[in-house]
Amino acid sequence: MKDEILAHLRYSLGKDAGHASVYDWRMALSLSLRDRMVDPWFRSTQASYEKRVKRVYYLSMEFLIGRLVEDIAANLGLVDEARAAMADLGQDYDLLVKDEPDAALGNGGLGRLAACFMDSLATLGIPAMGYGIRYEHGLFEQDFVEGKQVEKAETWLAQRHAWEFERPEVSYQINFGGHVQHQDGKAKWHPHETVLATAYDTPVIGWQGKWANTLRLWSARPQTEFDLASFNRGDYLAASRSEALARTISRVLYPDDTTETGKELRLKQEYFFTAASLQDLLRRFLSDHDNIRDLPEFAAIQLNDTHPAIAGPELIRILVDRHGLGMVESIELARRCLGYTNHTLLPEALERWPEWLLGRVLPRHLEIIRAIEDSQQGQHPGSPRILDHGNVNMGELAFIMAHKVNGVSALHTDLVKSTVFADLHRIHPTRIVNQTNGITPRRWLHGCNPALSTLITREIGDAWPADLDQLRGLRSLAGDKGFLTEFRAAKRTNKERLSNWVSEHCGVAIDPDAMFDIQIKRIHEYKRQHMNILETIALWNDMHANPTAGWTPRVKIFGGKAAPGYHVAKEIIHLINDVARVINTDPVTRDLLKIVYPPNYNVTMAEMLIPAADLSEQISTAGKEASGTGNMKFALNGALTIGTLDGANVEIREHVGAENFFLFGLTAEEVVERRKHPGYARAAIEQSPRLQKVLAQIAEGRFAPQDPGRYHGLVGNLWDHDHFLVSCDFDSYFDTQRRADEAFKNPATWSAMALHNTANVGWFSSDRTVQGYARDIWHVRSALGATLEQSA
Ligand code: T68
Repeated sequence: MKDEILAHLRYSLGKDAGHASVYDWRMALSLSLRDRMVDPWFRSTQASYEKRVKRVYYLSMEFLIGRLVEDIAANLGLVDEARAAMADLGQDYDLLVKDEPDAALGNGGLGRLAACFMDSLATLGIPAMGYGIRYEHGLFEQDFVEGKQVEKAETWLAQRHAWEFERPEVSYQINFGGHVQHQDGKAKWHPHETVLATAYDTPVIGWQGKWANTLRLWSARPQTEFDLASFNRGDYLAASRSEALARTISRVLYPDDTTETGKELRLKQEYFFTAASLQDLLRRFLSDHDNIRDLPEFAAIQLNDTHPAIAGPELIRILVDRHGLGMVESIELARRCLGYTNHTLLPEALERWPEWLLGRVLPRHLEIIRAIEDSQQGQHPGSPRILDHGNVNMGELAFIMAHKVNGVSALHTDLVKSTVFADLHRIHPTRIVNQTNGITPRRWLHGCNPALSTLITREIGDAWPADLDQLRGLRSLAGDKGFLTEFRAAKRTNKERLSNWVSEHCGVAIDPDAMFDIQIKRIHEYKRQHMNILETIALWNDMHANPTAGWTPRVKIFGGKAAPGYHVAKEIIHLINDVARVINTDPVTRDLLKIVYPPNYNVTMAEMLIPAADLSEQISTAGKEASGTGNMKFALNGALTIGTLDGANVEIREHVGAENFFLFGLTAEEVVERRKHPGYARAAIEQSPRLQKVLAQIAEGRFAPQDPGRYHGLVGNLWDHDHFLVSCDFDSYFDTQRRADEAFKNPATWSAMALHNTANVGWFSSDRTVQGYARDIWHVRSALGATLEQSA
């Protein structure tokens, strides 16, 4: 490996060892690791071709990948070798690892789920391709200026991305606008604008390097590089105008994890990558099949949310306009290929495009959507409409065009059936299925928590990363004092690592013996970070009044970004930072309570925070969080959850046992019931002196003396509206936190409870989730043969 690294340094980077920077060394190491993926990658591709197997195509606007060096080295079993090689070369391997920027091509859970699925698909040996966009700028970088979020463009591609292969020869034309001509029963689309989609491939290697798939990301470029005539006239701006327009399409990831921006550019991005992906998979299919009608036997196309929902009409367009099939047959054929995953019930997050806009950007597709609508109404009169009040409902379109629609947790799927898609569910009672989310144990335990994974491997062997149910073997150790001490020591190691990092990066000293209580996720009212900070203030009040009452010391850790246009979420960030400043400087409670909110939460930060957590905050208003996946990562790493009966919390609690989970709050049904009574917030606040006091402190400017009116809006909203029922759940949340305090005082029982979490959440491996999709939706098998089939 040392020689390979040196060769890359010299011949790929043009540097000699004496002049190489950290970046050069990291690149050389990454390129050598990439080399090691190529043979298994070719073998896998070859095997799928020869066996003519069915492939999965996972279409997602987002892949939230994070760093790759360690992930790939671990999957190839090369971590020790790489570390030793770098040491021999006088380089610090850990420093190189930290030099890699996060590939942040996603907003949150939806994008990270896609990344976990890619890891599981490769590990399971399921022939698959991920399709997405190669954004030049990933999710914005967050900074705090005087406690307020400011956004800065992210620039991961300012450096070379070591893992990808550019494929200039894999390029497709993507058309927009113009008009449709109908002649002799045939439609011809005359587009107004054309851009090229060029492929960039990253191999995705599975555990132990047995199989590799491809993540193919599309980059937009102009059809003609630039206009030489304008250039020669000296009009440089005009010369590159078309280039700038084309490149805009893959320029930025939309920083939006719930609501749609309604921007034409977003619609163009969606069509751009969907159309490129379909052309690509059809080219592959037609290269060794004659009959387009066989497509559903060889291609399972999964739509990650409605973002690629235009795939339905696009596939039909190709079948009708290019292959001459009839409309009705094409609709049926397309449906047999397509599956749709729903990730949200929030009405503001359901995609709807104005009909005029969709018709202007994609005129032929609007005609096809009308045909889909007619066919659906013909077969099922009164069916919910795709075209409705001048809008195109992408949820209805995706549902009608998919043979299976899935929710992402048991509760969420029930709610999908009974709320957003209730009428469609009545018409198509077998279409909706559940696939509870999962996480890859390779990154989210083996990679991020060496202290705990070493201990686990010592006890139950090293097969668990590819068969997470084996963690069950730890159950019997919950009564083993010696083991629990070691389990606690692993947590302690991670907490020390985090304490050092926090002291260095946030300038706050925290005590590794305190309870580390962590809430990390996008900032949203339904996730209720504000309830957490209100509870923190209430706790501080009590501690301050009676500092010697035997408190459990706590460190409250927050992490997360707000969508730049989401005003209330930004106020919540500001409030947390204001409260942190006041509490962290209170001499009375200095050894009892600290608040830490490091800016720019991302995958890499999660990998450090989660292993160090004692308590995981999963406190969304019941019925609002579709699943959550952070909740699974925390439980796997031995944190206890304080949470509501929402999303996958429900199933996590069933697996770890009610006695090992701090439950509080209204149920989803109770939430619906409570909302029917106007004035519920005021009534709840009036019954809670503790909450009243906290709200009064905030409203009086206790945490922003120089701007006392700063939070009047936020507090007023809690009194008068409180759509997410912070007021109603507050007291039960506070009381449950105190139960957690009590439990934490006894390290032996706490670690036994924590161990019951780790030992019982093997089911939440994304390997299990992906096997569920393979069985119920895609009807595909592993190409790795009998061994894997058995373990499935
Ligand atoms: C999340 N959704 C769900 N959306 O909120 C979470 N949205 O409960 C679930 O666990 C996760 O998906 C995986 O199923 C998102 O992350 C987005 O990021 C998003 C992005 C653009 C537009 C809308």
